[in-house]
Amino acid sequence: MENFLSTAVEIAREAGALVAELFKRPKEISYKRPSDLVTNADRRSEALIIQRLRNHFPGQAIVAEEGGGAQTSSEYCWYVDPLDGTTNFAHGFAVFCVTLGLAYRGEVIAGVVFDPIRDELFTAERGSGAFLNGQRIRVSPVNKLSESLLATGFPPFASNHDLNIQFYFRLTKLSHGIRRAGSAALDLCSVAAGRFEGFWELKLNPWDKAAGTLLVTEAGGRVSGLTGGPFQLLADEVFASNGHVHDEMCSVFSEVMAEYRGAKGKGEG
Ligand code: 2AM
Ligand code: CA
Repeated sequence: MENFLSTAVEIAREAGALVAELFKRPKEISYKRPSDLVTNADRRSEALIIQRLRNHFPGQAIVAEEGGGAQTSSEYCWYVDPLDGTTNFAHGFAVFCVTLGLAYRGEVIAGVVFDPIRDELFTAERGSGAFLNGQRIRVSPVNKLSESLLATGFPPFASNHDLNIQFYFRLTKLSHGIRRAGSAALDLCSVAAGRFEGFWELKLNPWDKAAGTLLVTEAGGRVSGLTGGPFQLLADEVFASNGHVHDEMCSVFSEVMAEYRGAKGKGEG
């Protein structure tokens, strides 16, 4: 695996320290679109990460949220979110992270998610397990939806909020509840660490989920589409769980979707 992971860890720690420092200062917020925020921390963190990646791995492709990356002919591609949880960051709500995932021929082979506020460093390499601050982590053994704590997210401008609210409504009543903390990468790490039994989101970019989904599978969990089809890094939706409650949750998603579409078809939606 060369030194991909150790270099990614070094870079994520450096970028994490930068965003944690900027978190203490007045925020410089601008808008990509209404409700879609970006801060100077996103931009400065991304510039730092891209510079470091280019130094260490010249020629490898970089896809980064704020647009600073570049495609190349390389079979290696870094997916970079320099600040996942930007809305939280901008409001002073301390739930955000830096995340880098490395794909080889489209498959994620290494990932790091760093939460600088809690000093939690999540790492994984394909086939070698998932780790939190160097300690092996595993998904939770809970096997009933009724005993599960779940998480989801509602990114700005998704056209499917109404459907996700139906999932939220149904699953809230069937579980111990649903958290909506605002950082998809950290939510995925919470599944990997056994804190949440399941997490889903309908509209995510590859940089939000590259590292976190590898963490989940390396921790023994399962990642798929909402109704159990294969996980696709470049698709919008993701559903990750400890594996034990996966089928039960897929059934709920399928049922709710059928009812929602039926209601819309009758003009009630
Ligand atoms: P961000 O903080 O890096 O923007 C919240 O549910 C999750 O959705 C966060 O991980 C957030 O990442 C992501 N998100 C925010 N805006 C988005 C957008 N326009 N499209 C897709 N995902 C988005
Ligand atoms: Ca981001």
